[in-house]
Amino acid sequence: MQTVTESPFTLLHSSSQCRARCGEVRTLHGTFRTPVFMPVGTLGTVKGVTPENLKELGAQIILGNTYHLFIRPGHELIRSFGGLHGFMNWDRPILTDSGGFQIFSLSDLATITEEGAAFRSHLDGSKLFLSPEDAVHVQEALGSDIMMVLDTCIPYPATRDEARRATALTGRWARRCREAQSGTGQLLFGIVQGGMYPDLRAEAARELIDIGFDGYALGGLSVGEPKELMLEMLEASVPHLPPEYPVYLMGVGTPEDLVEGVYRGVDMFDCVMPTRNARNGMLFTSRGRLVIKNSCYRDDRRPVDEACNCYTCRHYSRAYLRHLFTSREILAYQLNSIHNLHYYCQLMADMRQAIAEDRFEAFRSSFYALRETPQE
Ligand code: PRF
Ligand code: ZN
Repeated sequence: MQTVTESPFTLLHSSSQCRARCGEVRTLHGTFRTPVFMPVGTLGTVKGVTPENLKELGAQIILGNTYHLFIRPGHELIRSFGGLHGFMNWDRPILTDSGGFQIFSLSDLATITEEGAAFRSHLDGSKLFLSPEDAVHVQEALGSDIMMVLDTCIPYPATRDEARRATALTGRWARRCREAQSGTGQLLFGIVQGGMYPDLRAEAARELIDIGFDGYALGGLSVGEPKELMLEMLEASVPHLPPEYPVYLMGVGTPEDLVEGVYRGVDMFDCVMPTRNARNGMLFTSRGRLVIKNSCYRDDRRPVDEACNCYTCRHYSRAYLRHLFTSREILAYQLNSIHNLHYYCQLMADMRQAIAEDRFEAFRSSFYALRETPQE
């Protein structure tokens, strides 16, 4: 049985030379434009920045994690505060990941059965269980605009047989997630697994399309495989997805990955990289990466990136940011995070504009050319 859904996605522009495209996705908390980057707010906060900061730096939608919020502080508490939006004071769209991936990567002793995932909390070791139905009900309590189906993660490398079994289970769980929805108006995305096997990915896509989702995600990528293999898997997956629906590449990636993903037809991305690297003093610039603790910045009066107009770059020098970072001042984390998130959001805005003007190929070339010019 197929669920007939009207796509929340409107396609606005497509590149005449590649799969890059520009569009918008309608949700309960408004519309966002794609391609989009979603800052990661695992615990109901994008680490180091306020919702006000996020709006100023141009974030249109953020990501939250079912796994973490289910364990602490609990979805019923969050429901009682008006969902995640009310609890954290963010009124724009939120996408929540289902917990599938985090159960494998963070919890102890995860055991998967047909029924669901049994695991132990990474906080106190207590025994927990999440079925596909639970994953949807928890995300309904969180009130996210986009919910993700519960999936099983396929490690890299995996044998064809392991990948086939995990992908089939993900398909059955996806159907159960679709059937568990209570008509809240929240969107639900399916997740294409399949490991590094193109035919399994094509088959997974067909199954999900048959169930019918509001969008389709590519899971199980950027899990340790070589970069070329990830790009190959993108090329083996995206053409099997219906072009009328949004495509989301989960947990990816570097600025280069975003450009290559958009080139291959991806509309949505999320990654901890801009915020995590900011807290480690690694800053993204149009000319490449900058390690702020390096002594060469000791008396450097320039902003992090001359081409950036974020709050941090408009007001502070590299020398001051280096001082804050080497002194382990809290403000270092905030200012670095604002800059890196702005860099990611601006990169997406630049890509949207390039696609709208049908010059994405030229944009991609100059993106790489700028990185090759040495920084003085
Ligand atoms: N599944 C889910 N979340 C994810 C992934 C996945 O495969 C990945 C893999 N890059 C990141 N986040 N549910
Ligand atoms: Zn900046």
